[in-house]
Amino acid sequence: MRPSVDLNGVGIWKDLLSRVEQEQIVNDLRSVAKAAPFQQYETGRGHKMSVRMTGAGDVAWVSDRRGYRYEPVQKSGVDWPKIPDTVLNVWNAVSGIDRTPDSCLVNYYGQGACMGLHQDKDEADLKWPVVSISLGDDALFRVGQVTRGGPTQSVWLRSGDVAVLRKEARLAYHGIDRIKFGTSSLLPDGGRINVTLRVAG
Ligand code: MD6
Ligand code: FE
Repeated sequence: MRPSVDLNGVGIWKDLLSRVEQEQIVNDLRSVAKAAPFQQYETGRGHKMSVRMTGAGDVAWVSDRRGYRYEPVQKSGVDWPKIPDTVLNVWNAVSGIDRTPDSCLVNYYGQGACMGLHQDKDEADLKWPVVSISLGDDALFRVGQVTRGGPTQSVWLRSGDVAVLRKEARLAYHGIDRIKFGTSSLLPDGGRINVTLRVAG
C-alpha cells in the first residue's frame, strides 16, 4: 500500500480510515482524555499554544517553561494511559516497520487553533517514522524542507487521512495554518483531533 499524495516527501494516505474506524478511534480517545485530561501547554518562551494536548503510551510529549520533552508520567504524577489498539492498527498499516510506537500525542484544535511550522526532533532516534491521523474538521497542512525557509507545499487534510514523516522527510518542517471549523460531523462539538504515533524513547 502506498500513499496517494506526496508533499515534499511526506506521504499522505487520503481517506485511509472509514467513518466507522474514525468513530471507534474517537471513542477510544475519549477514554484516553478521561485518564489524561487535555492541557494547554506553554512554550519555553511562555506563550500558550492554541492547540490542547494529551497523550498515551510509555512516554508522552509535554511543554512548559522548562522546554519540550517526553515525560513518563503526567504532571499529576499519574502514568499516561495505554495507546488504544485502534490507533496502533493504523501504525501497523502504514509505518512499514515492525517496532511498536511507545508514544501517542493527541492534539485538539478548536476554533482558531493552528500550529506553526516545526520539526519533530525530540525523539531519541530519528530513524523511526512518525505517523499522524486526522479526525474531524479539515485542516490546511503545510510541509517545507528539512531546513527552515525553503519552499512549502500545502494540502487540506480531511477526517480519515493519515500522513507519514519518514526517511528524507522525517525532519521536514510542517505545520497547520488553519482549520475550517465545522466542516466535519465526526466530533459533536466540532474541531479537529490529530493523533501522532512515534518511537520516542
Ligand atoms: C497536525 N501534525 O496535523 C500536526 N507531526 O495537527 C504534526 O505536527 C505532525 O502531521 C509529525 C508527523 C506528522 C504530523
Ligand atoms: Fe509535528
